[in-house]
Amino acid sequence: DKPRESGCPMSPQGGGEVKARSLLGRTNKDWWPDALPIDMLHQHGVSPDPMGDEYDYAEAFQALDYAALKADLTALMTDSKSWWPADYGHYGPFMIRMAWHAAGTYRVTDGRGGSSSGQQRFEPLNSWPDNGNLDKARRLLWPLKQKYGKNISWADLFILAGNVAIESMGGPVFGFAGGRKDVFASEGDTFWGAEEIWVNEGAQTRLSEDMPELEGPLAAIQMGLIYVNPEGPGGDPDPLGSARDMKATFQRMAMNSEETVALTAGGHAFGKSHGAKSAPHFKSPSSEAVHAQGLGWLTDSEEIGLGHITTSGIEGAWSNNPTKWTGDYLRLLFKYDYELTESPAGAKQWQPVNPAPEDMAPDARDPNKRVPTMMTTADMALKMDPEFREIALRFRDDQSVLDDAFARAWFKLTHRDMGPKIRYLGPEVPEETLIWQDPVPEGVQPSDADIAAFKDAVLASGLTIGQLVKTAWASASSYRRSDHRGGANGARIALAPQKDWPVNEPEQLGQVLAKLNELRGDMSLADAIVLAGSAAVEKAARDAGHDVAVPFMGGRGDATQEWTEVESFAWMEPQADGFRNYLKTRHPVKTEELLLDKASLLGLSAPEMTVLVGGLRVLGANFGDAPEGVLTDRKGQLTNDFFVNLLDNETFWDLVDTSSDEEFIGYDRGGRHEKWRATRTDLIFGSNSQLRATAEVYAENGHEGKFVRDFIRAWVKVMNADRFDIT
Ligand code: HEB
Repeated sequence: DKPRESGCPMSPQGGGEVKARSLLGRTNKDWWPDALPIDMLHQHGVSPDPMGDEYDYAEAFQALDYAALKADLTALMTDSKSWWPADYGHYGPFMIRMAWHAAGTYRVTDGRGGSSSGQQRFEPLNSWPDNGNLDKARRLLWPLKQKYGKNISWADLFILAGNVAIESMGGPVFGFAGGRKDVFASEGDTFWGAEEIWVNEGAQTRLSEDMPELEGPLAAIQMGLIYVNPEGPGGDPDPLGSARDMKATFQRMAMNSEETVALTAGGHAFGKSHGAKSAPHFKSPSSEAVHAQGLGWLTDSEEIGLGHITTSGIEGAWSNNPTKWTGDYLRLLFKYDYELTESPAGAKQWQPVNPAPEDMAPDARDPNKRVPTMMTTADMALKMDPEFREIALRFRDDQSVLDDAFARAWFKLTHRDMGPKIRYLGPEVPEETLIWQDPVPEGVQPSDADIAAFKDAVLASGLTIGQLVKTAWASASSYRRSDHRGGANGARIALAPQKDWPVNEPEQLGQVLAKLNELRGDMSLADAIVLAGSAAVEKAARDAGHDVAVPFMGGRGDATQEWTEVESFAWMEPQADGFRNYLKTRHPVKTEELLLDKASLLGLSAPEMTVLVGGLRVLGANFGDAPEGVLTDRKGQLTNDFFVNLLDNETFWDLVDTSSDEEFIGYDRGGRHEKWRATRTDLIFGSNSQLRATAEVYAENGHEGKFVRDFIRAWVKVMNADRFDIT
């Protein structure tokens, strides 16, 4: 089915030719080459976080006077400031747009984006054209951020401000959870696209007839957009094309059509678009002069006072009641015919034909003046696309159905990247468990006697070291720190879709799991998988002469198929796993970049990645037990042979054949006697200077024990990556 095909984080563009590109595409350095290179201060493990290690955000949030903050936020909504007056005297709509754009960068493909670390404060997001003027929304919040300080993160404040805005205009809210810890620098691990110009400069659209699928992990239609172009595909006012774009982009955020309609119809119940005049000379915050103090898109104050603001370029409100939660948006959409017009800024938009005076909107600055409402091409999609239309009419005809659908979809939108419910904080966490939270029942820590007995039984079961290690790795390494999904807890490796992923070698996996089920007694399968892998690592170390223990923390639970959202897990299928030397298909990025990406999602450092790859190879964890990278003649023992043999000057490497640069043979320097096989993912540890420096450490005499200890530490880190209950 569709998501599985495109679930690949770096998938080739559907149908079209595969264009080579780098892992991160266009980065901040490319966009703003003159930016102050603050990174230079954060070498050698120095952190840019001024809060330091002692700061525990969860603890600080628990001490927040939550009710007082909410009361202050409510008051802020109608406390209009002359430097950026509130439209209709209410900042609510503006705050909702800010929260939506903070959360709306999330994509289910790689779990990156989203609101969970406050990235809207930093490049590139703070300067994306689609985030125009949201710098002012964040500044309006600053006095409250300052007042509540360490007790509320920016990331939480963005979302809470959105919730309070909805509530203060009478809208339905499902709940709020805190727990989003701020970071203090731009996250450098997210591919936002490779285009070299922004949407407003004519960046190519990423969907068309020849390109039926969005590239790789991306969830927006053009560079610099959160989702779709409001004027229609590439600016073409085509509502059906816009519907196609909306479906594709919202699906990347794990939203179905019903949620998409609820969010759009609900969101555009509020506020207005800003397109008072054309604004070709705007500079984003990152390009502005130092005295602009981090604000961009500057308009002079007189114009601001008159309400002559340009943001998207589209002008007008959707509803006749733009600061109240009503059904007017859908009522007007279906009551009137809409005709194509242009805003004063020259944007294409739709306006109702012959609106009744009571269906006109108030002027943003003068409540006694009435102005026409409007719809964007994306709004028109809700009326013109047959599937959207059916849903929208259902919502129009029963407000309570829209209330519930909007509240739930908004909660999902704003909390989806927080991971399991156990990470939620605060007095407004909803009781109800939702399937997209990937719920796992609580487990119990097995007794020491049960642990010991199980380990003995597993090692005597006839299952190989490789099988046990591979199964534990397959289970735990499904974790990604981007949205805290996956991991060993829940044992979803035994459920669809994970049990059927080719990378997991379904047939063999089935046999291993059957055996573990037979031996585990009362222990959860999730614990049994990890414990079996750890027992195998211990044995492999022992056989190599190292008597070491692999720390085990039990207490995992087993999830059920019923509480597993198969479609949203399908996106998580690894298209490559360098740790298992697995590559499903060639990608537009180099295979070693896919290893780096996986390591990044696991939260590993370069030394951790290095020691894990070297260890997993000699333990026999390769996909299909392939020989590549198994640079040892004592497979199954935890030795540093991978590094020793990789760095051996007496070996030279060559392509297996010139048709591909993925596979290599290691020859004796003397003749052409084949010694080893390897992939790019193996050879990168000898080729890249930085990885080579780390590989050297593990190949050095006297570091055999260090190698084993470091491997075990990194192994345990991966096994416990999702244990929010113990960390
Ligand atoms: Fe929205 C606004 C588009 C979705 C909410 N938006 C807006 C605008 C535009 C848009 C263009 C204007 C801006 C300016 O200022 O100028 N959207 C759009 C699109 C989409 C959307 C295309 C996809 C389909 N929204 C949405 C959602 C939400 C929203 C989902 C939520 C939920 N918005 C919003 C608001 C606003 C807007 C609230 C208003 C703001 C103010 O008022 O300021």
